[in-house]
Amino acid sequence: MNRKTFISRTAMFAAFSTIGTSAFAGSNTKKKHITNPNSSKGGPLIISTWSHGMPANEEAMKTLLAGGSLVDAVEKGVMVVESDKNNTSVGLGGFPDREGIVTLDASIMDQNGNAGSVAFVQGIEHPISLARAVMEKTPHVMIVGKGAELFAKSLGITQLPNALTDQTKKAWQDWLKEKNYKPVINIENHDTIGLLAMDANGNVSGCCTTSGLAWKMHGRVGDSPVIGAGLFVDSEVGAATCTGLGETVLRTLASHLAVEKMRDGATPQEACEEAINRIVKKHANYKDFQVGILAVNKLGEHGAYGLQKGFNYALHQHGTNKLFDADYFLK
Ligand code: SD4
Repeated sequence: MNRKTFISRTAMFAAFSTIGTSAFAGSNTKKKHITNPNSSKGGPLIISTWSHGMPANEEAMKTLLAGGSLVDAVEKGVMVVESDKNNTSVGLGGFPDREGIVTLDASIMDQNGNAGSVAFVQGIEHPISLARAVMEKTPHVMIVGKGAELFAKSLGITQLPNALTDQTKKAWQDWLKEKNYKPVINIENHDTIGLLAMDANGNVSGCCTTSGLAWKMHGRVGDSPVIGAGLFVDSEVGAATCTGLGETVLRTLASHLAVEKMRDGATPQEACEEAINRIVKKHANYKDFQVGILAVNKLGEHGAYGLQKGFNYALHQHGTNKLFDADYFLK
């Protein structure tokens, strides 16, 4: 891409991201005690974003029921999706950035409030395991780029060649013809996985892993590895995770917002709706992008809400694993 094209794309991106005040004043925020029709009490429970959450939930629940910890469960669950080369938005099979390079972001939080994350890492099959190692083996919360890759090496994790798959190579080459940067609503049908787990005692943990937005600028980091944005867990209250256009989630710290709403008495469904309402209120262009959010409280009740139609989630509770369509704002 020549410099002129690059600058024009960057300007387009800036215009796309303009913060504004929408006409929407947050009418849903006035509703009280809305519950999700699919929600019921009781653990253990695993909930995760999009249909790829189904196999992830299976693995997470299996791990938990076999005596694994909550952190083991969430990590093992999303590793299934990270290893799926056909998944174009998580792991090394993900769509690359504008330069044709896949860069990965991930975060994890345990039931004691510990957190770890990595961002902008290349060639790591399981960024979630690296995020867990940051949490458990370092005094830090977040390590990025080369430093994270060096840390992986020190742990004996092999850095793989960062080659595109046939599918993502073709998609990138097609994209290069137009170089039109605009996130596609519900490209997230195969999007970021955020996964939350609660045990039978009401302890919660969670994690989030992604290759981020397709065709992002090289070096761009989204919400997924930022604690409070793409993921927030407080075992005193519950947990939340987001998917969708990360910049809007970063501006509003939507997962943290949802957990704090639950702390103040909101149901998980209300907490999710409040978070989406905040994103709507702060973004004049809210009709142009998608965000989905999931939340659980200590009772095992859950909430799910999308900005647009099309956000779905997998819920494993009371012995069954099922996919549900989330309610959404833009009717
Ligand atoms: C990001 N939230 O990097 C992630 C990826 C995603 O739609 O969910 N994209 O912004």
